[in-house]
Amino acid sequence: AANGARVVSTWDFGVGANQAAWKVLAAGGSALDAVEAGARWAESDLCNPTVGRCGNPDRDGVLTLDASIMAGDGRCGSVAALSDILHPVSVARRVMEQTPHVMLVGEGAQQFAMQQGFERRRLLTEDAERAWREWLKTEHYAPQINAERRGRPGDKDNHDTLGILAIDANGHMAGACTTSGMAFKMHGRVGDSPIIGAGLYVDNEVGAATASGMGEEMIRNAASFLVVELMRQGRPPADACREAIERVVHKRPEASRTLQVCFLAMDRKGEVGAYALHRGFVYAVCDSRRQDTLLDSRSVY
Ligand code: SD4
Repeated sequence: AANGARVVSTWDFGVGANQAAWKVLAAGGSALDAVEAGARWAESDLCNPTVGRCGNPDRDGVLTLDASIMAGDGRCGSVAALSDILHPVSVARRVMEQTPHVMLVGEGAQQFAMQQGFERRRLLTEDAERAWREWLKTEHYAPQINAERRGRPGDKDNHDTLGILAIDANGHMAGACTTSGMAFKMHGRVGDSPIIGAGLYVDNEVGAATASGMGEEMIRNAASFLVVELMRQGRPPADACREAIERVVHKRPEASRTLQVCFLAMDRKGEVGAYALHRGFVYAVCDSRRQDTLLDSRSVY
């Protein structure tokens, strides 16, 4: 049933997300259900400081989550700065399916989630609260490339945003993105992940792209949309990702030395490509032949 189906995800925890998504695809399910399942896995089954329930809070000590979901026919939904709800990606899907809107933020998003039957519960962990109290000692906002992974290869406790893209046996595509955003961001800060075209874009006629890293750069460059549009012009996925990285560098050459930006793309034929600004970006690919393949992205530096 899963002939031609494939799912790809950002970072090494993408392997687990892919497996959750693959269960759906292997049973003949849709790409949309698959990416939601993969993102839900990352939001709950995994404890890491950049996604979901174990995420680090903002500088006021509040954990706020961003997520989006998009189908290849242009349907999409997202939530930003959502607190105390375990599965932002599923709330994003409800925004897509149950409202006339695309994006809900903050209190309104939380109210909507509760109306839809999502349980409100405090998510901030003791570890995340401790990390925040530690941060308060210096109040120095300097996001690390690859979220402290540098110099700690194989460290399974530090990850980044989950971006997941899938194509199902019917050739339909979908994508999702979920994150707690940059640790110790300003209260109210929204990253690229819930912004359609910045952190995620999917078009059945071309392909799909998602991003991880410093969200401000993705927003500035409408970057995931850019990657898809470059593929529309005939560029292979990895090439399109590289060009998007080059745009980021071109606009902010100095800042590009210390910030990380990563793109992952898949075209409608299932060809996968990635590119990052700095070394260390890995992505996971899963299909009927490969269940837990982790690949190193190429990078500028
Ligand atoms: C953001 N892009 O909120 C996300 C964070 C991230 O690796 O991906 N970190 O800007």
